[in-house]
Amino acid sequence: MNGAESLVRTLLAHGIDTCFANPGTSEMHFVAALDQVPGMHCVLGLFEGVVTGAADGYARMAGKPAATLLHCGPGLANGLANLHNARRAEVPMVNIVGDQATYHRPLDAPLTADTEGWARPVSCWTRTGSRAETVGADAAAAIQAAMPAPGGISTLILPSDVSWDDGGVVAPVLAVPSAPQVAPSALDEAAAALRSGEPTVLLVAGRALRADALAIAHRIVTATGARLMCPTSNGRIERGRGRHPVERVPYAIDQAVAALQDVRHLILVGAQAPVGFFAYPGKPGRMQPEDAAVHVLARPEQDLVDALERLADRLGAPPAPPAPMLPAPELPRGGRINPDSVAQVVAALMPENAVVVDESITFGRAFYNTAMASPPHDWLQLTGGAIGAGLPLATGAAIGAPGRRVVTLQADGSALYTVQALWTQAREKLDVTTVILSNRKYAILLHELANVGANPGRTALDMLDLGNPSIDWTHIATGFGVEAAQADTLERFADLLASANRRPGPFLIELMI
Ligand SMILES: Cc1ncc(C[n+]2csc(CCOP(=O)(O)OP(=O)(O)O)c2C)c(N)n1
Ligand SMILES: [Mg+2]
Repeated sequence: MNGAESLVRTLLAHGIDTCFANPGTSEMHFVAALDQVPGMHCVLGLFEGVVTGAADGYARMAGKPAATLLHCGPGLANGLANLHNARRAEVPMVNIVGDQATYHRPLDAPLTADTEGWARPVSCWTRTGSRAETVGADAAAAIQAAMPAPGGISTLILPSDVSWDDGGVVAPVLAVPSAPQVAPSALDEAAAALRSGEPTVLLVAGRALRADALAIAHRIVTATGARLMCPTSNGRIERGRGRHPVERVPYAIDQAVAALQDVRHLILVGAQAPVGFFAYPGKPGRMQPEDAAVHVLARPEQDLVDALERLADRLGAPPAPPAPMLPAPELPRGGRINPDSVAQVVAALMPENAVVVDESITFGRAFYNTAMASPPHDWLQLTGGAIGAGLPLATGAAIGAPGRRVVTLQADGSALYTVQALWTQAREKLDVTTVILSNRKYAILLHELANVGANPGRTALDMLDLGNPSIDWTHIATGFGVEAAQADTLERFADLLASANRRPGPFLIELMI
């Protein structure tokens, strides 16, 4: 058995059976091993940002890592922005980066690069394999590092001789430690804050945004009068009609500061204390008042659900009241295209058990609240602010959650970073509805010019305009094999969305806004 085959067999033995790939010469033995060993679903991405973003979306839904296959330092570097987003989403992932043979590296061939150096800032574990005999064990160690809560990115660099040499050994499965419980002192401190009678926010993130955990969080806030919130951007929230809602800290800095202005205690459950996305002249960096007390109930790597449960019990909180049964959103009849009316259409036509990918940037601010009353669904967001995540995330989520419709609410400028993901959606016949919010500009940056107090001229405004020439989304989509249509009225949008959500395979709607 060569090293590559031992690596594939070790991945499979650990339950990693999906590999998002963009291979090159140094990965040819790994690619060949995929034929020798049945069981690995290989998904080709036509740019590494698609590969890494899809592995992120997959892990968010499947709850386990995918492998990626990337080519040398530059291939990894092409995938870095979505690895940054994946790191912020706290997902597990195992990157395999093929590289120069060990004895060829000193010759400094063109693709030779500091691959480890590029991997480290986004990885919780980085190693370069040195021998075929040990690469199976390297893979097992990589998986063991990626798996503990909340999840991390491991990067195993695979020199081509390590891959093709004989002597590979499949490594036994390594144990993964379960998330540690929080200390009683953390429960005492949080309980004291909640009993103080002073305005308190319980800020939950990560695993605490699943429906079971949110129900426990509601026990706590209902018993104590505290307010339940979550960060602005989250990897995955389980929500919808019949589930307990959670309010997000607003994105806009003035609104975020206003939302938290009376807070005396902020209790963190797997979350960081909220900060502005950027600094703005004369505005604070932290969103809660400077003199508010911050209490850490649980760090991200701890058992968040157990912490909430023990806190609720310690407070003697009764069972959570049932989630409010909001009336189903109604499909608007007619009307103009605006953020509220489009949100209403999306909410009214949300398929049962959908997965929503939200990279809607400016136009989508009403989506989250309006869809609270939609049938139960998951909400996946851009977590690291590096735009170009939406189409890859949707691609991976569809593979990680088969049988569920993915609805991507996608701003146009952001879509263009990783637009090749549409081809993978077509090739894999994924059930994804993409709504392109086509305003033909970088609208958010027009607001930001004003926010930072800049004084734009023609050149500055041209940098934010995508209208010259205008981008034809139905041609782009059909060129990649995804059927598409344009909507310039609300009725047409509703008709297209309803039929797209019912049909198998991908469909793209260009919504003219
Ligand atoms: C990787 C990366 N590059 C650039 C930016 C800066 N940036 C933030 S938003 C944005 C434009 C977003 O435009 P679009 O997706 O069309 O959304 P809209 O503002 O029109 O709603 C840019 C370029 C970023 N956040 N991440
Ligand atoms: Mg735009």
